[in-house]
Amino acid sequence: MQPRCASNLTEIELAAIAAGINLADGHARHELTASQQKIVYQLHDLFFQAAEISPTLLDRRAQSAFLTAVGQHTAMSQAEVLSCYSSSVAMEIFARSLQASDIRRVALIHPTFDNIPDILRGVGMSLYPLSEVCLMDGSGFLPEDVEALFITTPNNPTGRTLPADVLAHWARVCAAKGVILVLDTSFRGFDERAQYDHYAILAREGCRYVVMEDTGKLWPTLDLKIGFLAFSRGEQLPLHRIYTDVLLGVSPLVMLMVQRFAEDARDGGFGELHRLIKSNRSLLRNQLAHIPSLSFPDQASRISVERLALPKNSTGSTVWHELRRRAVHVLPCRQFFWAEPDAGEHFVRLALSRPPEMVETAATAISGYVEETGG
Ligand code: EGV
Repeated sequence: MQPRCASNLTEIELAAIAAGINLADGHARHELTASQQKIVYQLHDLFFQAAEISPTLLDRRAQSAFLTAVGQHTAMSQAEVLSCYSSSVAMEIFARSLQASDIRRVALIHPTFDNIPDILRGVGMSLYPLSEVCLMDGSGFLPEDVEALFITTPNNPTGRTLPADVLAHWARVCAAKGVILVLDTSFRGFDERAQYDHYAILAREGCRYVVMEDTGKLWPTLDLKIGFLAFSRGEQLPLHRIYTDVLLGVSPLVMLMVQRFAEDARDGGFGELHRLIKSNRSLLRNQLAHIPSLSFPDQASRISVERLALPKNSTGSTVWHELRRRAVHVLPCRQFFWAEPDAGEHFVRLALSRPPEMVETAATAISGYVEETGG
């Protein structure tokens, strides 16, 4: 009997937080850099500063610092930006605004992290899967009558990224058909190839757009983070109205902290982050290189998670279950393949935003298990 997990990916991630070696969730759990530590030591002062400065000003400064640090230089002039507690809160606000506008048909990248289809289905959307490969190379076709096209770029868990010319292509298609182009760019801080100015392209092509930006995966700030909901000026979706149904604003202290982390990222912090992820990725790949039945399908990925393709005789659900018995937590990939779960059984996902020793321990457990089972 094959174990098969019925829960969503976040429930699996939650179980991993409780104990053991946690390579399950994509949140940042590595060490603070020296300059990040300095910011954390200043939190006490930042609290009092945040109380003095106008929240509107803090909001604008944090948005501007973050968006320019990830290359989105025209975002502040082209788009409206609303700050949320997390990108999933931004996602929920966006989904509810589709629903309020009587939009029901959404084309969505496949595979992708399961809370995206779950939130969209939760507000009554009908979803049409579009394969990541066809979206990223621009060869796909939008199903008739689709009202929104949703792309995660870089995609989770594969790290595949939409090139600038293909973004322009989809923006033109959407503009011609009156379709809203929606991007989740939560992982873009890891990959400079995803840091060309998306807003300049979206504005030039003249499509309606909504973008979810996120600081949540980048810095080990104990989940103090911001999700930015950005959209074309004058957008008809009732995003402001639904935003205020949910919140008044986020904490000025978090805004100020995000501004400082974003400035640090711009001034070399991203370089350090990229080196850590690159080195953990090499460590993991090297530790498992001697097992021919294991492979890493996402060779070009630079994001903070890595997919591992499993031997033919095993499944992601089994490997997840067996590693968990050895106190090592990974993510089975079944639920990423939201329209075709069995296709996800070839893989597990490992988080790289961890101390290197943790990645090494997990790699040892994986190779031990695979060799034991003759994979
Ligand atoms: C990842 C956790 C939510 C999500 C983790 C994630 N789930 N928000 N329901 O933040 O890749 O592990 O995206």
